[in-house]
Amino acid sequence: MIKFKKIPSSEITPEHIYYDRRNFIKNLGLILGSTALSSFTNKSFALLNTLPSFAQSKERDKEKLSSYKDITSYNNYYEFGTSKSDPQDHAHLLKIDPWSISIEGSVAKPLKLDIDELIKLIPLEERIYRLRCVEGWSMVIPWVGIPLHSLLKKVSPTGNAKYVEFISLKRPNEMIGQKDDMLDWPYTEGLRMDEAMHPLTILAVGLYGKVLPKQNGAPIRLVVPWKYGFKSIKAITKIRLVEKMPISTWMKANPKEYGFYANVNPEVDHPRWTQATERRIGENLLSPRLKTQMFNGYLEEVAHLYQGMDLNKNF
Ligand SMILES: Nc1nc2c(c(=O)[nH]1)N[C@H]1C(S)=C(S)[C@@H](COP(=O)(O)O)O[C@H]1N2
Ligand SMILES: [Mo]
Repeated sequence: MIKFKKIPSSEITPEHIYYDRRNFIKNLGLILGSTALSSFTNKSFALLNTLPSFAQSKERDKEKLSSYKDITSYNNYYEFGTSKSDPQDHAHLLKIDPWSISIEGSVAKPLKLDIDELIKLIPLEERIYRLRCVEGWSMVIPWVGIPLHSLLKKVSPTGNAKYVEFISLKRPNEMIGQKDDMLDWPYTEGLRMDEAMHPLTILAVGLYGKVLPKQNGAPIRLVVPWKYGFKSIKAITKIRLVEKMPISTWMKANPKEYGFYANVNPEVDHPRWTQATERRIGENLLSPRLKTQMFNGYLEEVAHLYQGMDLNKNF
């Protein structure tokens, strides 16, 4: 089963070495994950077999990776509090073993799996994606995960499956931010079926070649790189295929500010601030803000999903 030890800093691969190792491995056509930590890491990462993966050949993918430290200490995870350091400070309280994820609803073959079963079922891949938070900051993160479409195909969606709803955990004794009802717990999110089936959409179980830290959504979280970070729901327990558009937590909390689509779009501002630029976490505070790109730089891959839609209305 999954053992989550605290990672001693001596075991964390420095970013430049990680990069070199990755390229080395890529060139040899081998698999990633030799300096692993836990049985889960060893087991799962022996299955990581497709480097370089889907989106990794373009200019945008040569961006510098954010540091492991920034990725794991500057987080949004309101179940543990609203400040950026709360998840790092409090997520250790969450028990993630055992953990199962069920896929149900409008499907012919519902599934309930633990994480080990899931990664035996579908080979892991690495994906380096930009994460753009709606608040105006961004990072570049090397995820390890599975394409969501591979999992959805296993359950045979029926004709009524038009949307996918994701449901996180509600356990206020461990998720101490849930003692506050600032959001309607559990955190939920949703995608249209074609967005969920898009090859860029993944379920992540690791980052930097290691098992996912709790503050980043262990044991399993969604990553949809062309959408604002809040769509990337953490600690998923249930995936439900449904006919009607699900109302996500943030839509419910503030429908004027957070829509269903939440596509990164520099031309549609948040009602209270611009979305035209972003601050890359880890860069010097004096360095200029970066220009935010349409669909977070994934325009070529996803523009067809929104053809003919008014993105000012469908924000
Ligand atoms: N369950 C849950 N998932 C969540 C959130 C949250 O508060 N709860 N915050 C979201 C937001 S706003 C962002 S920007 C990303 C941040 O992911 P990271 O901390 O791994 O960078 O997680 C998203 N997923
Ligand atoms: Mo966010």
